[in-house]
Amino acid sequence: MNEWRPTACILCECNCGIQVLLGPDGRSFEKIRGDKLHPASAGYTCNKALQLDRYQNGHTGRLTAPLRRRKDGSFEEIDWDTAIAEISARMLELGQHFGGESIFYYGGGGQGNHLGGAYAPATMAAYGMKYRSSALAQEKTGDFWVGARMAGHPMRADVEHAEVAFFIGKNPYQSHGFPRARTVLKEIAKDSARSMIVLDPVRTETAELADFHLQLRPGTDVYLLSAMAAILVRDNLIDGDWLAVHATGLEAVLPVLNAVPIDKYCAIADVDLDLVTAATHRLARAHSVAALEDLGVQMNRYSTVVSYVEKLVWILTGNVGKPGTQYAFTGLSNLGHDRGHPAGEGPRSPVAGAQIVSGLVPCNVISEEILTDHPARYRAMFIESSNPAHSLADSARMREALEALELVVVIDVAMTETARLADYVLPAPTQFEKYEATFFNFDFPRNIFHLRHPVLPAPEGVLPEPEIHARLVEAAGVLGEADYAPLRAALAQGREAFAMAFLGVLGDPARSKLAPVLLYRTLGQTLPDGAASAALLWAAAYNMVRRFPASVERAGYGTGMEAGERLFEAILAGEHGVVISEDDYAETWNRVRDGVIRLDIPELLEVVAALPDAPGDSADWPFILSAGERRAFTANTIFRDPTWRKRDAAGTLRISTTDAGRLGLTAGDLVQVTTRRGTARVPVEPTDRMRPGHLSLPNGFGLSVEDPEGAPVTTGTAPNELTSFEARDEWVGTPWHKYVPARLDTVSS
Ligand SMILES: Nc1nc2c(c(=O)[nH]1)N[C@H]1C(S)=C(S)[C@@H](COP(=O)(O)OP(=O)(O)OC[C@H]3O[C@@H](n4cnc5c(=O)[nH]c(N)nc54)[C@H](O)[C@@H]3O)O[C@H]1N2
Ligand SMILES: Nc1nc2c(c(=O)[nH]1)N[C@H]1C(S)=C(S)[C@@H](COP(=O)(O)OP(=O)(O)OC[C@H]3O[C@@H](n4cnc5c(=O)[nH]c(N)nc54)[C@H](O)[C@@H]3O)O[C@H]1N2
Ligand code: SF4
Ligand SMILES: [Mo]
Repeated sequence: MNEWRPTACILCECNCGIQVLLGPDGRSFEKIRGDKLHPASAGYTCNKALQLDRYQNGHTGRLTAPLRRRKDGSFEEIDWDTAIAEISARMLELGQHFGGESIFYYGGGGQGNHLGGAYAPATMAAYGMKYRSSALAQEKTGDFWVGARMAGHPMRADVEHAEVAFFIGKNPYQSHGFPRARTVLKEIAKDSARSMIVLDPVRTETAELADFHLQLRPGTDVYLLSAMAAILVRDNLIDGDWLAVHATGLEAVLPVLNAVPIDKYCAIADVDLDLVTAATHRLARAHSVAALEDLGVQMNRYSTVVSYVEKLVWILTGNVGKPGTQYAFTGLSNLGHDRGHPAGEGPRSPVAGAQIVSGLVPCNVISEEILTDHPARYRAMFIESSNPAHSLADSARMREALEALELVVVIDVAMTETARLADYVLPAPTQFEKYEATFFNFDFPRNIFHLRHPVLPAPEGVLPEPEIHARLVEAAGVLGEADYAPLRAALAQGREAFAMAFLGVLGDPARSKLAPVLLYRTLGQTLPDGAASAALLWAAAYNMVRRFPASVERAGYGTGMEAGERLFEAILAGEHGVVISEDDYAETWNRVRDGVIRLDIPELLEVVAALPDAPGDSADWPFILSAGERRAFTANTIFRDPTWRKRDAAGTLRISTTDAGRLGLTAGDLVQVTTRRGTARVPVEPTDRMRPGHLSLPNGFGLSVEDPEGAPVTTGTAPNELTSFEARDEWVGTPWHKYVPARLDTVSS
């Protein structure tokens, strides 16, 4: 029977609930609509979700059999047993010669799929792998680290209920980042009692709705935010009484902010002092401020310092743990958590010695960790659900690094830029052909989780990621029937007995790391409708009850073991998503380390105290290129079929009308953009939204797929052909993709 099937959009972290109506062939997505029963999105979607058929059924280079690379670079199909046996043998061999830590794990999920990657720690343990990374280590690790230092717990902003919404290098109208973003932005814009402040060199769709658009010079946020923090101090707008109870370290911060040359810093940022002052006063006057920083600053100069000063602004004004401010969230995973070691004291990567934050090696040092004769260099990479040959800085160097490795294994749904460089490519079902979920659960006061059920069956020849991990772990010889039997026996007596037996597993450090596969092969086999992949969520639910007992109880699940079981069963049955915890805002203080925020991060405060005058424009590089802007028709590299785009099919280079006029360029003219690392030809789009001297290219372009005749067709410019791995943050190594010095040449046609 044809019916609307609940699932979710996989294109950004919001994962809006959707419903899909399949066509008569049982495979095409005939209709897609927002799912009103989804507890966070409540029927909302943006324009992109409606194109998801192009992910599922488009011309994408879908993989349907394991592939092995031949010596000449072409691929041959092999069967799964051969693939698993050969990959396992080669990984064991590398382990014997160089140690398992020479095999690097990258990825584990994109915007819609984290469930499979959650089984990867078992594979890592089975082969002695130690180092890993993912896209988070090229955007969010600075924010995580600063958050850990200041509060010991990550926080998010309650934009929906804020009197003042404050966006720093973030364009939620296009990129979202909180539920029902466009609706919420329009509500704020309409309400005269609420305001929006935007720091962005571009007059984005969000900036257009703002009351205060601080259209700064690219890369100068650290100056502008320092000036804002200094205005708070100078004009006596900090919340002293609140800070006395909730924060320490004010005495270290005040002298630094008192010394900030406010006028000069506003001039460096090229924003009118009166406008900065008015925006700062508006923010200080508000009952609630919700602040969201994103790639515009996280992939830019001083990114970690900016994350710090940005937090000072909302903490100094008392905007934590109240409706419409920042809150510490619950969740089924540890995403966003870091130990918060002072710089230099935490774990480091083996070759470059880079700081590891949240367990992740900075993406920008990966090529350095490979292209060296250092004995501890990585010799192999295991890549899951990620396209680093395209998405990491300096694609040419990433390709060189991947080619230099002795073994590259890729798990993906499609033949990607990365898969083409692999020795083995393992095909997975799409996100609509299996149980799937993300751990992007940051909602508050009610947090939600959505285990999506398959919408259609997977084709022959593919295996879900948990099954791939289980087979690899078994091939390593570390788990087998003898390990499963006692757990299965316990399970036969009920979940309570199983829980006791499983506690025994957790008590053994070697076996506890293999727990995902133990769960998958035991509990997983007993779950209804082939939901084996959900097995790991059983342990996650128990863990959540342990970490957030009161929050889970308030959501109606009771206490203790019973709560763990009930929460898991609710997740398993809740095809539209379920509420997993319920809080009040003050609960944040139970999560913040010792209940107080530490304002003083000495290493970063030192930088703020000694900011140099911003570098002037260099004659060689008269432009600053932002490489990777979110637009109405970009979605990382999740869609490979270019026909999903209804506009901006070529991915234009945006340029100010002033610069375009000076250079005699009109819409669609081809230009050559050159950076220190590369060059590309791209059509321009003159617009008065851009500042003179600033250029912007969209993200996710430059993918190549084969046309029906088998010829490769590349659409648009791959941004990382133009970026450099060395342009990165001093503290956590995040790239400066939004600040790429560039030159333009006209192309005569
Ligand atoms: N449509 C769409 N939405 C997406 C995605 C997608 O591919 N397409 N990807 C998702 C992902 S993975 C992420 S991480 C988020 C990212 O979401 P965002 O960070 O919001 O997206 P960007 O467009 O990359 O960058 C945000 C803004 O930074 C501005 N910017 C550039 N330089 C500077 C600067 O010097 N200072 C300041 N203050 N701003 C600057 C840009 O003009 C841009 O408007 O989006 C998610 N949502
Ligand atoms: N220059 C520049 N570079 C950037 C950015 C930028 O702004 N500028 N943005 C960066 C950001 S914020 C991010 S998050 C990254 C994203 O870059 P990546 O982390 O590389 O991730 P995606 O582009 O989302 O690609 C996801 C991969 O998962 C595959 N996939 C889809 N579904 C499944 C599945 O069910 N199973 C498996 N195994 N695979 C699947 C897709 O085919 C694709 O290869 O790009 C970054 N790169
Ligand atoms: S891309 Fe749009 S529809 Fe999809 S999850 Fe994000 S906001 Fe929702
Ligand atoms: Mo991202």
